[in-house]
Amino acid sequence: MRLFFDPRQMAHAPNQEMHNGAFVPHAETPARAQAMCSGVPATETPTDHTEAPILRVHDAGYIEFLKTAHARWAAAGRPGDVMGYVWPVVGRRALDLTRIDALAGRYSMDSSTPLTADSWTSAYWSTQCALSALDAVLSGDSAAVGLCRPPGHHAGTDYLGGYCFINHAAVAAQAARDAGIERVAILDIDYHHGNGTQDIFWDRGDVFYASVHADPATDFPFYWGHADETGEGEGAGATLNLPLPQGTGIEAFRAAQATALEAIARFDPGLLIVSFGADTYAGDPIANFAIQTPDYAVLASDIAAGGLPTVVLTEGGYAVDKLGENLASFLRGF
Ligand code: OKP
Ligand code: ZN
Repeated sequence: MRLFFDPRQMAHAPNQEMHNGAFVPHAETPARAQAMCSGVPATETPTDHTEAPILRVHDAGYIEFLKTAHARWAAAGRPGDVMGYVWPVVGRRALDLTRIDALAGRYSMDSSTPLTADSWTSAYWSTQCALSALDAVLSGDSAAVGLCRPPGHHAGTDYLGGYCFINHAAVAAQAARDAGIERVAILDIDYHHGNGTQDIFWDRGDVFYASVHADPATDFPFYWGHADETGEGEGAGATLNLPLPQGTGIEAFRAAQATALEAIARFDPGLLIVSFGADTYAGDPIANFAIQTPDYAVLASDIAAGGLPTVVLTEGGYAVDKLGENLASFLRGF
């Protein structure tokens, strides 16, 4: 299995984030990338696919914001990393915004996601890993892996959040569509619901989104991921949410994943993209499921049994000292 990673993904190193009402050290560290690389065989540097595939999914104004926000923030005399502090309430107008402080709210959904001078570069190369893994599968490999860091599944068309800036799974899914794959399925097994991915494909029938995650009644991102969210318009029925209670272990998780895989099989996609988060691990410091290291091999072999060409992209996983082993277990199962 070919694996893609670029050292430029390490540059993004935010100082602190807002977590449960207090500033704490940022959980999504460059050390996570090192840990992932240590768990897998040699990686390849991704090919540069340019910004074009990113702009197929993300709003041009938002991408311009990602590239320039830190310089504008610094020029305005703001200290540290860019972080929104005024948000447009749903339904309110956000017109003619010029102050960077206003834009920081307009283009974000939380204060977990500080933007540094290097965030764009690291997110950009993270996306290139996803696109290079897609290339490998489009040219005949049964599976390939993008070691994406920073992660992507919380980023929407025009917003960052949940440590995510560019939605790598969505960009890869759209690129697969543009390459002629008629139907693409995304299976999201990160602890957190992938609100960005859901939003991006909400009203589309050509990309199926299935997610197994912690119940938004108790967990981030709170406003997405309930079982009754199933898509709209042409996308009606093409979103499947399987929320699970805190404490969930392998048995219930595996059963929910089987439900997702059955729905994906019925959708009959030409490609599967897996948003893999190792934050379902029992020892994760910011999450509350009870998956053990060997369980990841079981989950992966259940996915592989479906026989779909598969692009695996990494999302969360914050037990850094176990992240390499958990990823290795998952890939071994594949
Ligand atoms: C990113 B990914 C609530 C704070 C939550 C953001 C979590 C982002 C997770 N206590 N902070 O899905 O692993
Ligand atoms: Zn997560």
